[in-house]
Amino acid sequence: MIDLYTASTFNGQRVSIMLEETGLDYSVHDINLVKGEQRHPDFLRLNPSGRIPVIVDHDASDKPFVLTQSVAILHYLAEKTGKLLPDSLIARARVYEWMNFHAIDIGSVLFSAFYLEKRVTPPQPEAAEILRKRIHELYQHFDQQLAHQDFLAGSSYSIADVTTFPALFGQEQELKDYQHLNRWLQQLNNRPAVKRGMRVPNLG
Ligand SMILES: N[C@@H](CCC(=O)N[C@@H](CS)C(=O)NCC(=O)O)C(=O)O
Repeated sequence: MIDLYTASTFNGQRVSIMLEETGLDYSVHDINLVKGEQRHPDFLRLNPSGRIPVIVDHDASDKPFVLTQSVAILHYLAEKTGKLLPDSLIARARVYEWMNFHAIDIGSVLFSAFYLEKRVTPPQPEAAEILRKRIHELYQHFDQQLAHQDFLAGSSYSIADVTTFPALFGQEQELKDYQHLNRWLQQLNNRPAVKRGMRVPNLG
């Protein structure tokens, strides 16, 4: 059994989608980030950096095995189950390429733009606009990739898709000009496991 400590953010939803896709038995612990539950001593014992998501795998060889960082968790769950990761070295490398592309290049810029627009005083709209332009260049690149293949890393659904989906889903307005990216978003959103994973931790 796996304990998942999470919240309704794209880093958390990546992991809940992956857990749903693998069919592993897991139980959810909703960490209220607004109330600061991520800084409670019990949570800091699991992740001293005070961030979700965290998993605790009670069935690992080194048990209980605590793991943080959403992308590392996706790798771990894919290797543990043999799901959403291709067999060949070359195909796997392609998955890592697109996974990191989103998690590092797009994810960090999205985060910075959000902070500049919504979290700093006074807001820095000009700096945020520069980042937004960069984000759109990267979306364009994803759109071109999806013009000639079903999924980000090729013909098979993989952890590269799971990494990327939660951050882009729900941004139809922002993404309306990216035809192939939109097709891919709808395709993933039709997967029952993705729908269930996106509702964690608010299943009600
Ligand atoms: N690179 C980390 C990022 C984790 C992260 O930033 N989590 C945020 C929510 S999306 C968090 O827990 N923030 C709480 C805080 O900053 O106090 C991952 O992919 O897991």
